[in-house]
Amino acid sequence: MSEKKLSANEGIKTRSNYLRGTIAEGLADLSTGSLSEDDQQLLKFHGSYQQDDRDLRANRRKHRLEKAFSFMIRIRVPGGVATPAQWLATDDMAETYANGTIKLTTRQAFQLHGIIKTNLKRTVKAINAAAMDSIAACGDVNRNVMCNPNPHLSSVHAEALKLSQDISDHLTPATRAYHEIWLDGEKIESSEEEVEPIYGTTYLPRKFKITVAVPPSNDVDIYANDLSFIAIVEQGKVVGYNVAVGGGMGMTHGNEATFPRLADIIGFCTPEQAVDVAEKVVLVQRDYGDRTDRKHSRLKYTIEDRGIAWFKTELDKYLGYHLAPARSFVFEDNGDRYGWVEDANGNHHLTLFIEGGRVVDTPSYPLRTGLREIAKIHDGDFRLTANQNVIIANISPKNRPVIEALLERYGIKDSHLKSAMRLNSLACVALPTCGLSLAEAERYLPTLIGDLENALEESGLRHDAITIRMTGCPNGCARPYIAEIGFVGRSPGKYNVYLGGGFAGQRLSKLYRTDFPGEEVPALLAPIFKRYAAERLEGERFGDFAIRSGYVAETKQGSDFHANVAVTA
Ligand code: SRM
Ligand code: SF4
Repeated sequence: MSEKKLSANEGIKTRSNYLRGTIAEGLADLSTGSLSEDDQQLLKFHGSYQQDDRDLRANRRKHRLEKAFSFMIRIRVPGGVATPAQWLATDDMAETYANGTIKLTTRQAFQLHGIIKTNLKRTVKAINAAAMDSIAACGDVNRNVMCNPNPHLSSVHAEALKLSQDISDHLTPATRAYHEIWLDGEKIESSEEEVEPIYGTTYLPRKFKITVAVPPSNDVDIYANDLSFIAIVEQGKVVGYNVAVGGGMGMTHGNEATFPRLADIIGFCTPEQAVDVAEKVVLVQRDYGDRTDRKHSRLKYTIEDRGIAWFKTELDKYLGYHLAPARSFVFEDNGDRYGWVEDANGNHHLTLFIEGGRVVDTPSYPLRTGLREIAKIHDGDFRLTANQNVIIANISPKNRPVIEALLERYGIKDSHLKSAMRLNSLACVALPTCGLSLAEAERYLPTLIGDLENALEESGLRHDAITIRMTGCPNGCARPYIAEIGFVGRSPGKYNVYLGGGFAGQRLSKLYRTDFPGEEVPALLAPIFKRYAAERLEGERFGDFAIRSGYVAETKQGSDFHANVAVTA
């Protein structure tokens, strides 16, 4: 069999001297706002992407100007827990170095956009000063580890959170490059051998994503991740975790060899084994993942090509023991529970709806200011959710009235008094910062939902939760292929429309319309809403109804995602 050529990124990693490349030199070069192509790839491992403002592209081209380059930084928040001081620091960075907004991501992290090259190092220093980091927020390594953020389930949640943070620590790259480049850390003497014990010199073939879930909530969307741990709880204690592997969303339009895939549940491990299991799953993927084709290099393809039985056998070899049989559990949904909750210890928690995860001030809705004022007096913490929302968590009874007054003053109190569809919506960043977007998402979905709300209202469905997600391209950053209604950008104003995803994120959807104009979506969906309202079975979810009523065929696994697609525009 002829050896396939390694992808270009493998060479970049190998030559990079553990992710240093020439980033430091590039930052010092003031003749351009950008970095070299290779350094742009390496920069991702440090948590940053070079971007340009796509709204300004045409104009700058007309005036023969360099693109309006700037950088996005992703700040890791393992398990989504941030202190009020960290919230304030992020808010401050957003104002001082970025575009005045904070983006809460679909992986419980903070993102800042619009940082110019000369401010990049200052921003990383400010992140570090707030006891956070951005290393491994992006790149071919394990990313921000997610965890169910519901603090009212405190003892169980605390165990799950600790696991997510332990895994995050264990899988953080060991390279000193991050400290050297950004924090003026001491340079390693050339005689000193630097080692990257888990990743080696070429790191992983591709990004790697881990979650810890606490049933019945699947808010971290375990089926869309490379590896997940599902807490099995008995008598209020986590007795162990089911292990799920091989999920992922990204695909490419027109390339049927790429597809979203649901993770398979392969067994059960004890809490003591979980970090080891995480490491060994990573090692199997490090050693067997495809390093020749980056569109085929995620764990989902390793498993799809070689089979789940092969994967389990190989994992056993790395572990030196077998996983126990998976235990039973039930997921009810993958959304957030909004509003106030009081836990057994008398602490209060408030989940706010943050549309598109964008914390920004507008004249009519000073959300960022309001949250900043709350952070100044909050004595608990903030929990970022995988649905781009935030929980103001662990509020002491004495502080609740103060926080309520601030919520009232800044108009945030009723953030969650919206249609159930809006509360179950997700949109990726897309334009103007994302270099890969083909259509709008975050800036458009709120309007589209507004139009759909009229149809929902007419059918009496305003309070019926239906999951709806939009992305500007098929990479799937808002996990659209497991929503009951999904929109995936094809070109400006046009989307592929998917139906039939599972309400708990447990089933992939199926293509219903291709290249469909956004403005025609309400007319497309209104009759389906009407039939759903009239004909649904007791407790039947919209995605299930779409399949039972024949709008789309059922997709069982990624391998049949592209099969039986019936309708085109
Ligand atoms: Fe993503 C690339 C934004 C979650 C799959 N994602 C990107 C980039 C960095 C574009 C790029 O490569 O140039 C986007 C930056 C946009 C911007 O301007 O900020 C981007 N992804 C996001 C975020 C911010 C979306 C959001 O609105 O919240 C999420 C950040 C998560 C985080 O904090 O780490 C985000 N991305 C996801 C998810 C969801 C998840 O992880 O649960 C997925 C699908 C799950 C998966 O990985 O399979 C996802 N992003 C991708 C892919 C496709 C990967 C693939 O296997 O094909 C890309 C493109 C790539 O890697 O080549 C991508
Ligand atoms: Fe960008 Fe596509 Fe991800 Fe949206 S789904 S943020 S358009 S890469």
